[in-house]
Amino acid sequence: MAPHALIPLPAEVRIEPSDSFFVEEGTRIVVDPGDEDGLRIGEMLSELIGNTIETMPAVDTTVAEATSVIRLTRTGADPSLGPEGYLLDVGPTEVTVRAIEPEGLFYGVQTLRQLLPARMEYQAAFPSPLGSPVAQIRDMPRFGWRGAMLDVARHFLPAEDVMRFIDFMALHKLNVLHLHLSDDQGWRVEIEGWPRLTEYGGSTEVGGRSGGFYSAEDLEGIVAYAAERFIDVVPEIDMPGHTNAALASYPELNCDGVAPELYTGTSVGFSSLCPDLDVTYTFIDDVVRQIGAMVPSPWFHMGGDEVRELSEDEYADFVGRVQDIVRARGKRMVGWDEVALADIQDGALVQLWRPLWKGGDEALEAGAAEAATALKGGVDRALAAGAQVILSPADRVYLDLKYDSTTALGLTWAGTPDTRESYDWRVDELFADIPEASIAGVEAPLWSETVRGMSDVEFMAFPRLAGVAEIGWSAADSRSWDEYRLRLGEQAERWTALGINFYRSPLVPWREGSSN
Ligand code: TNX
Repeated sequence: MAPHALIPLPAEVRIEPSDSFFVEEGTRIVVDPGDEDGLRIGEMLSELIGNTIETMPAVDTTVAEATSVIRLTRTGADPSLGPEGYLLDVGPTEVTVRAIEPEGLFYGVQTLRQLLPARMEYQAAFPSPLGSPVAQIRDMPRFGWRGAMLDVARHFLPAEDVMRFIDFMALHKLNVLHLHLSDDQGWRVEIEGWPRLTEYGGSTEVGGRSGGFYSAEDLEGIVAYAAERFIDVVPEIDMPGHTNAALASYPELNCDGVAPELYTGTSVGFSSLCPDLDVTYTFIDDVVRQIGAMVPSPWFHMGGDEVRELSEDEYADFVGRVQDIVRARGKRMVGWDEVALADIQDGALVQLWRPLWKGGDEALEAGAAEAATALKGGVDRALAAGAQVILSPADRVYLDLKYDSTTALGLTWAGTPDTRESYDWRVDELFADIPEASIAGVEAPLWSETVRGMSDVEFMAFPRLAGVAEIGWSAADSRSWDEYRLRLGEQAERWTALGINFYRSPLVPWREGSSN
């Protein structure tokens, strides 16, 4: 058995298994006077604990007499742990989380949650004592961008499902939810002045079933829910390719003025906005401005992937113009790795996805060597200009790939990474030529050509997403697959309590548990 079941692994953990803290009926949660965020985080913790005891712990700024206290405080925090770092001290009668910023308090609470028994996650658990071993934890993340992506374009996911996914991200200290909001098969967010994008362009999805879209209120609801959990929602409108839904909705966006049919298949690369038309840029400006107003993130993801309909020069000019629009609207641009072929500016992010980095891989098609050389040259120029990269190597962290050849869902184009392959790699080995300071972090995309509905999403994301969370958070030298698989096996009970439809990878010794 693993000494603890914490994922991601904290920087420093001392556990004293012989001694415990118990949550009791009289346990109180105490926050600093005037700390609104601390109060909110304390209330979230109280609700969680409230599943398993009769009276939810009161959250207050003072405590008169309590035999058991959980304190969330900014005093005595260690600033060298950064805005997301925290100290967690679990004593026999008092737990203290110290952090300089609310993020750190939130992450300290997630760690405490993982130290407490999994049965607390049941919505209406039978009252039973909750104990955590006495422990001292000092923790901070390695990377500032720890992301997951949902493709709500190929198959739409209602806002409630996205929020459920956000809950699971928060448990694993992920902090960026990238939403892929448009593609050939669907446009999923309302834009004023362009109603057909959603009315028509959002009406279907892969397979031809009815699609769906988010109203501005829906999207704002998702963003607010994420923000309460310290998750930044990064919107993506993929362009110039992956735009059939928009092109089908508005004939005037097409070079020949003729709208194509709606598309419900799964090919890529056949559509493009028309780079020569002024209306293209008016349209993009409307979209960037309106989405920028709905979503407070500093980032706007412009896609940029898999464009086969434009020449290299047309493509580079297009990306340059979009980059200017994004900047003029006060946002910073993110793009899939192809955008590095254009002039990328200071402060932008290039998301590396093609499994080109090591080169010479059997999984790669002919022409990969040239593609790799062009990409590396582009990335070097982008980094020199002050951009950074996000690492999403498809053959490791694509959550839409099959676990093995027998997985019913999923694609295989970049391999079939099972739980070990998606965890057992190092940023400094796979991307040895990129300095750590140029790496914003890691992100695991879940494309949805074959993934329909939340149960499919959960099956493909878990357990792999937990491993990516650990790559993003934990120091590389502290990680090993042999040890991780034991901690991962310990998640079965908590994930079951949360109702997560996770894949029982045969590589992991799952401990299903029987308490409650
Ligand atoms: C490549 S990754 C794509 C997507 C597909 C995905 C399937 C990327 C930037 N583009 O359009 O959905 O592969 O794995």
